[in-house]
Amino acid sequence: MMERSVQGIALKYKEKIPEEFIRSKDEQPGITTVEGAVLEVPVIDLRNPDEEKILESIVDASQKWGMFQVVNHEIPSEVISKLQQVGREFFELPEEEKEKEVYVKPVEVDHAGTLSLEGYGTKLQREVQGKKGWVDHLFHKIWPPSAVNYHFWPKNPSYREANEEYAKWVQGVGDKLLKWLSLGLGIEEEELKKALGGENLVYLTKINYYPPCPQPEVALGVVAHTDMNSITILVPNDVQGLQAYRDGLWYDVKYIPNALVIHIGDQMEILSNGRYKSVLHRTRVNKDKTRMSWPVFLEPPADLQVGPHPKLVNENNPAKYRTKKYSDYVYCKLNKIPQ
Ligand SMILES: O=C(O)CCC(=O)C(=O)O
Repeated sequence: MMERSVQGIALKYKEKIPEEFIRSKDEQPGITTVEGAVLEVPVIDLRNPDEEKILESIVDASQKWGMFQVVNHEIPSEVISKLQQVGREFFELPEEEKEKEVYVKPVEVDHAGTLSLEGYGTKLQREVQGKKGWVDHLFHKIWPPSAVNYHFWPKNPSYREANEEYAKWVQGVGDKLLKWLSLGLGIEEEELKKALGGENLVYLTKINYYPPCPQPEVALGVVAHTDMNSITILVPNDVQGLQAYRDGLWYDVKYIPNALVIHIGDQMEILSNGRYKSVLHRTRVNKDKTRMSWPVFLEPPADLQVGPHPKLVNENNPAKYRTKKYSDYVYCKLNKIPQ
């Protein structure tokens, strides 16, 4: 049988991985990583009583790094453990069961915008030279209720319960971050959320499942990319793997227990007219352990026009980005067409 998932391939290829997973030399993490240097992206304590300090740190990190980690974010650790447990249980099901439970999305992305990203699968972006990432994934929306389609969710009732609970909490973090990011631009605290669709702002969740890889130094999990959405709130498991690009070099991002990793994405860079930077990142895989991560992408509704925020643009500071429908942005990004 042809393996449809990387998980299946990992079970079969115990020493050498198939050619399509071997990256070119300029991408191989074994060659391109600054070894021994773990990137200390800013860690921000959201329970700091000095809110000015939180604001300052978030703005600084978003301008210089496009990435930071937050601790004391108020999401109870049981809610996160449950989210991780049900996700793990889904990926541990036999392949046929997984495919029975969740719609398997087609490999190519069409012009239907973000909708077509939902489902269980292996490959998202068209990759140069037909290379593949050592990762399987599941995508589905968790908020708002009008955007949720349970067709794409595993059917286990505990899966739904855990994700609906997490959806409530993650919105609290999302709202706070958008508030601080707005204030940091000198605009009213609700402006960024409004510009991203307000109560229609979509929370799209993903589970990345990176099986152990016999040749981790030549493969990549998720290839280098910036997130196309506004901000990403990510829960990793305890296997190190995230890398960020800084000053022309790739660094491991330190795993911090109970922290959430925040990425500034393209729509935030655009809305801020370039003040905040979307971060280039990728993941490496582990020889012995399964890595997993649970990013939630906060994205505008597909037909919303997004461009530099009108309050940040004037004669002296003209728009640096085009305003366009989010679904058009996604289509161009996934098909590698210039924006
Ligand atoms: O697994 C990670 O830490 C990062 C995942 C990621 O960048 C993505 O899914 O877009």
